[in-house]
Amino acid sequence: MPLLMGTVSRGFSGTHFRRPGPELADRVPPGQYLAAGFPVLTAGTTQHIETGLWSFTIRGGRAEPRWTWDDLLALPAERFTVDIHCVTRWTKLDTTWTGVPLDTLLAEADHDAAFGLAVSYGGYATNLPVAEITGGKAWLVYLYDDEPITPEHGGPVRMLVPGHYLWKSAKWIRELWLMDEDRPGFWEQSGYHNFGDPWRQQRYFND
Ligand SMILES: Nc1nc2c(c(=O)[nH]1)N[C@H]1C(S)=C(S)[C@@H](COP(=O)(O)O)O[C@H]1N2
Ligand SMILES: [Mo]
Repeated sequence: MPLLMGTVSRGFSGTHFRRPGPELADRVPPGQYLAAGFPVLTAGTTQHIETGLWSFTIRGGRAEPRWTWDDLLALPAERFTVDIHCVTRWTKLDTTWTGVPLDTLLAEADHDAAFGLAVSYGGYATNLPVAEITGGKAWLVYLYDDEPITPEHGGPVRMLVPGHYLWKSAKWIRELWLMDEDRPGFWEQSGYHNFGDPWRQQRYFND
C-alpha cells in the first residue's frame, strides 16, 4: 500500500456552515453542520486524469473486468440525489450525481469476496465490506449537478457511497480490489473508523 505523503488540503475558504434546525434531524447526522458550498478534502495532491487515460479494473474475482471511459459511459446510468457527510463535520444536502451502480460492475467480476478496497490514482485507498457497496448503495459517478466532475472533486470518475462518511468515497477511482480478508485503507490506517457510519458517529477507530 503506497503511503501518501504531504498535507491534507481542506478547501473550506468561502464555505459557510450553519447549524441545522430540528426539522432536519432526520437528514443531518449528529454533530454535523450544513455546508453552503462544496468543500474539497484531499490527502496529497489533486489528480488530473484525462478521460482517454482513465480506466477502472476490478481485481480479485475469477474475472478481472476493466472499463475505459467510453465503456463506462456506454453502461446504463442512474441520476440520483443524496446527502453527503464528511467526518470533518460538514453535511451537504441534495447533491445530484450521475453514474453507474457498483452492482452493474461487480456482476462482471464473478466473485464471492466479502471485502473491497477502492484504490485511486495517486495512491489513496479506502475499504468497505462488499455488502456496503452493493444493493444500490454505491456508484461510480462522472457527473455532479449534470456537469463533469471537476478534478478537485475526483473527476473524471469517483466512487460515491453516501451511506458512509465521505472519506469512503474514493476520488479518481482506478481499481476495486476484492478480498476475503478486510484490509484498511489510507484513513482507516491512520486512526479513522473502519466502517464510518455517520448516523452512529463512527469517526475514529474506537467510536
Ligand atoms: N483519492 C482520494 N479520494 C478521497 C480523498 C482523497 O484525499 N483522495 N479524500 C476523501 C475525503 S476525507 C473526503 S471528505 C472526500 C471529499 O470529497 P470532496 O473533495 O469532493 O468534497 O473525498 C474522499 N475521497
Ligand atoms: Mo473527509
